[in-house]
Amino acid sequence: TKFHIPGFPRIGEQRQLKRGLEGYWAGDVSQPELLSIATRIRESNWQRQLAAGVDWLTVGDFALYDHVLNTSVLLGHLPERVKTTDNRIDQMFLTARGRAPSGTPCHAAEMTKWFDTNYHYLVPECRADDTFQLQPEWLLDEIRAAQALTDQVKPVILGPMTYLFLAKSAEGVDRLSLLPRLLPIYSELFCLLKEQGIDWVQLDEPVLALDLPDDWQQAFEPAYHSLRFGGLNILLASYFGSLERNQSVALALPVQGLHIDQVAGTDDLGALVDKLGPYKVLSVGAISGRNIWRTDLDACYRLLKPVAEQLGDRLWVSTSCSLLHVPYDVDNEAATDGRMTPAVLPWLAFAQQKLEEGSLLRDGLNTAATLNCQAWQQQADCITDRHESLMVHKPAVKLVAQTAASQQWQRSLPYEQRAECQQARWQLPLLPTTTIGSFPQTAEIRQLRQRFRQGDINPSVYHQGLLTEIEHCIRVQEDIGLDVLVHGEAERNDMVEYFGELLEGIAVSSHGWVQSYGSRCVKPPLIFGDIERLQPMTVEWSRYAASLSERPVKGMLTGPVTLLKWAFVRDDQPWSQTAYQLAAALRVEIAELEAAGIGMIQVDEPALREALPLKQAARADYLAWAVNSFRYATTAVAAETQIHTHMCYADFDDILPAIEAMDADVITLETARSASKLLDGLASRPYHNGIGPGVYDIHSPNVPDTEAMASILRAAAAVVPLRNLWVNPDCGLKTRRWEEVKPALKAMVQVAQTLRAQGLDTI
Ligand code: THG
Ligand code: ZN
Repeated sequence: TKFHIPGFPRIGEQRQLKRGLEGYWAGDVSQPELLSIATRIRESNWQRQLAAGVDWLTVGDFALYDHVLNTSVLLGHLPERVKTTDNRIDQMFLTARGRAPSGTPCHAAEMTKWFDTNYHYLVPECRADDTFQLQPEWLLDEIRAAQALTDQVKPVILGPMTYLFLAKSAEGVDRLSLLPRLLPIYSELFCLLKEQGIDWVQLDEPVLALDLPDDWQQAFEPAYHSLRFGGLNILLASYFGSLERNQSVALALPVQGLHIDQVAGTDDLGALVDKLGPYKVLSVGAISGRNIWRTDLDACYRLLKPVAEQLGDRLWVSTSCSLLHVPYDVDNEAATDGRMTPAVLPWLAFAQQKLEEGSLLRDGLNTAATLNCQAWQQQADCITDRHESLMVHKPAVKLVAQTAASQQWQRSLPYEQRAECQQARWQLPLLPTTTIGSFPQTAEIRQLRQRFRQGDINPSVYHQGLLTEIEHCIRVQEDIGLDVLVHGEAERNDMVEYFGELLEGIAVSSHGWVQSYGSRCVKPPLIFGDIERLQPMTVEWSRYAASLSERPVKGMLTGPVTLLKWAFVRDDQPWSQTAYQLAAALRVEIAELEAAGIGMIQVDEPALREALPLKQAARADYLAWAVNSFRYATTAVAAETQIHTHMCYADFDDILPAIEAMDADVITLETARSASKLLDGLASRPYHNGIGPGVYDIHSPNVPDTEAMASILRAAAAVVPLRNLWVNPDCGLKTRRWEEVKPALKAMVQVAQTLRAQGLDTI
């Protein structure tokens, strides 16, 4: 039995890549300096793997911005519009961000979520006349650098089917029609890799974990048969789910090995081994690449021992997927000034610990004596300790969640009657204007928080500083003339981490950064146990903000599904139980906000769509508990209390019925990048509650165009009753600057006022 990993984090243990990238974009770091930061991160990643005793060193998993974008570079398939510079790296940044130190600004390529993860990739763009041209230098350079350390180097490359499947095509182009031009490029690359002394290549085809359309499923076999591998061994890697319907496709391909995700997936290993044939390698991803709990090695051993006996060295153990999705090293949390709950530490495995686990598991499968060694025993003790901990198991909390799950939650009155009560209370004008909730997180706010964390200022100075920010935010909104205000969320580092800090049963880390896109990272909290709310979380900020203005101020919370999906979640109970526990905490928070006089409360669920299971068969069940847990959180309020929600990303078609079933009084949606798509969806499936399709894209620093905003509203008015239509940007304003936000919102309010004044029948 052997051990390898499909990929390693690349942001750097101290987020060196983030600093390097942002410095380079700002002109403070030269390109050679940036590249040397990248080199150091790769070498440190390799040293960790070698020290842990991997049987292959994984290479090609590093990316300056994104690994799908790297593949576009490798295949010579960047958009034409970025060719205003000869610098390959700036072409890449132009594609990703629309700006780079050299070259002409252009529009950035679309970014979207990598399968069901919180990582975003850059969507390749396909046109009918596209050509490809191998640009292998960067990959060959990395391989040569790794070969200086070991001759067991295994490059990882995104496979041709997944590359095309994840791409988008201009009108009417069948992406599969590009295969005949794409495949020879891969063959050419394989030939070079063989010349470079490579034996094994990991070819990632995670689309094998999806319900593939028939034409894509059928295209796999001929495509792979037309590839020329030049004597290379190919490990075909699928992850993020079971192979299921695609198993026979995967087994029929002319490759030498197959990697499967045995954490997200449940393929029958015995049956798979029987069909594997006499030569192929099976790589079993038994250690989670997505979650951070220590692996139950005894359970892995029981699962894999029979396979190891049959396959010997043809069994490889592995993490389920690339470790991109977990932080670097638990040891960074051990420092005494850290924020991590100490009792949780022994239960955790980040990337470094997963390397050690994989190595130990391999040794256990190879040598019986390993099972008696101290490391193996310690691992088993950690598993038992977590399993039995009273910090994890609180019967009263479990009971509340189970009871909540057994009922269908509803508001006491239907929407139309609630809307009348709410309008009588608020007297809002037609086309009321509002924002999504967050206002700029300025350098001053971040500095204030940092000084508080380091103990340089005391809690009351921090508190006072935040109140001052809130007051400023309210005054600016009044000045702009918005109808419904927010407090601006200065107190929140992140809409998920903030609640993770305040709820029992959730730990937060000091250094547990995970790349979200490019240089941007998140620090997911860790939901380790049954959840309790021992204190109000937002009431004081909202009450203060509301006291400052005559206008309504929305309370602002993150919904149960998003809290769960953007955290590391428990693996010892169904997600639905965790969601109902979170919802129970939110339900109490909402009741206290209402009692404090907050009459509009927004509960954001931007991750509702992202958490949708990849497999169709699992979706109905997910949507049922996702929607019901949201309703459990939000339905205890009076009819005249207005519940808002917000969702990001425009691909809502497959969840429109669920959005309707959430029964929020008002939903604001990200649309600006494809308003027409959302409005088409609403035309074919009318939405009856309040709705605010984003009228401008907050990702752009420019003042939005008045006519563009008006035209979105006119189009919306054709499919939504006018009295239900709200006017708002398409997402939170946290990442923007005040100088950008003020003129943008003024322009937006102006549009709403003009449309009201001109007589609404004119729109
Ligand atoms: N929070 C969490 N997950 C998310 C988002 C979020 N996933 C989807 C989407 N939003 C991702 N977008 C971003 C946008 C900005 C940042 C991260 C993800 C960001 N991060 C800071 C950085 O990397 O500099 C870190 C901020 C901090 O200091 O806490 O700006 O909003 N959970
Ligand atoms: Zn959003």
